[in-house]
Amino acid sequence: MMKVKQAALAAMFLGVSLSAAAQEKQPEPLQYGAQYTGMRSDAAMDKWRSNRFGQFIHWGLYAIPGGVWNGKTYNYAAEFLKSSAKIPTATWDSLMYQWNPQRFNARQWAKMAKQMGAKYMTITTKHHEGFCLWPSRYTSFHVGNTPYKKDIIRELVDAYNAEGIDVNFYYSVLDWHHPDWRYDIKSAEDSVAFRRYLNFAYDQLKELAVNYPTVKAFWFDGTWDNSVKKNGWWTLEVEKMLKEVRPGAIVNSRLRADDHGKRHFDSNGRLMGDYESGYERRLPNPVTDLKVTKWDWEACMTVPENQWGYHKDWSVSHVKSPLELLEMLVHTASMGGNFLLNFGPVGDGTIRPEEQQLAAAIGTWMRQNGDAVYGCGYAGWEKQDWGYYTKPAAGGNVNMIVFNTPVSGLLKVKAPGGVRVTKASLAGATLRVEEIAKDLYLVHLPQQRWTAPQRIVLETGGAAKTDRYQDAKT
Ligand code: FHN
Repeated sequence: MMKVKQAALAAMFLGVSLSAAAQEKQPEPLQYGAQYTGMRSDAAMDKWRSNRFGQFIHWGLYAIPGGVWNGKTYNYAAEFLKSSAKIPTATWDSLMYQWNPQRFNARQWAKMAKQMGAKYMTITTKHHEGFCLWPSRYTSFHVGNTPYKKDIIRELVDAYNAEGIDVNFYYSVLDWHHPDWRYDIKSAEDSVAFRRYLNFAYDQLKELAVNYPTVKAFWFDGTWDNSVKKNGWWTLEVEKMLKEVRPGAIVNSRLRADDHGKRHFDSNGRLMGDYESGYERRLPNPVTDLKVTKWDWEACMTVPENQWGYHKDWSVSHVKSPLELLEMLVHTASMGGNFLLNFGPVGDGTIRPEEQQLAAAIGTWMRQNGDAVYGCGYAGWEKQDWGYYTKPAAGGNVNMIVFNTPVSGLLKVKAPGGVRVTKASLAGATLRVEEIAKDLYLVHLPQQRWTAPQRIVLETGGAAKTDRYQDAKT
């Protein structure tokens, strides 16, 4: 009797789960959706992933006025001054005749980036204003037609590559200069004009890929308008073309829109492009957003609240300190992401002293502790209040990077089941590790206060079979 009941129950359960499976949403066939699922595992992507720390550079005509127009300071992002101060396009565009950064020294910039510990650099080849830092054959609005004349992109690529730093190209699809740019397609005329614009942008991107063969990745921006969302086919064409011209090229998720204008993730929830680039001036929560550890991603960050291009006045918002930014970098690496820290050079080609000091301070820490960041990712250990864990992707010891030292001097470590902490060391000195419950340890610190984040290396082994700890019966 018992057996009959069990069989009936099993049949009922099976029936329910089968019909649930039948109802489960089948992926919709998409023409312009994700091109693959899962993470890329080729050498180019492995390198991108292991870089972890990059320098973002926003440089364009907006660096000349630096947020000030006719004696008035506009506090909104400096690269948006044209729109904040309602400057007519012709007036703005004529700034190109003042573009003559006589103090620009690409080698100095590259050396500073190297000292900071950046492994890659992403430069605005063209921002929303439409001005090109390379002599493009598809427009006259470029650096070759300025008093400076020289190809800034070439100078930067050569100088950064000479320092062993990868160079990536930022490209804004949104273009305030080009007459055929449209925010939406509302008429046949819009459609024809925008098609011309898409051809222009496609040609420029191909030009960049062909002329600068060491470029590693393309960082798209300004793709959120309806005009682009209605042309998902173009975003896929561009991705394919870039990868054809430069095998191994990496493309961020901002480029892409699918058949329904869905961006970043397609209508089936699959990431488009090679990594997610939606984290701007924010980071995922290290406890609740662990889903991001399943795909590649990058966060980009400003030093003041929202300034990408050079702004003369940094007094109106909080300016992040090197320690805050270092914590963001480590936080990002601990969740398997890359951190892209922005710099906005001055119109004369120099880098403001605040940014130079910041780069030097970050570099000091990175020189000693960089191997807990480069090539490292999510360790899979439960986050604790003292800071972040990282683990080398190639395997090896788990790092604890301590930003908050408790007054007790005791750091709680909850090991994943089956893992036993056998040793903890700080700067080569062994720390006392005390097992206090099943999978739970205290690492004893030699002191409670530091002025820089401390890195502790944990050695582990298989769990010893023990009945020392019993779960409470309540
Ligand atoms: O509007 C731009 C902004 O100026 C800057 O380039 C950032 C960098 O991610 N992207 C845009 C806003 O998302």
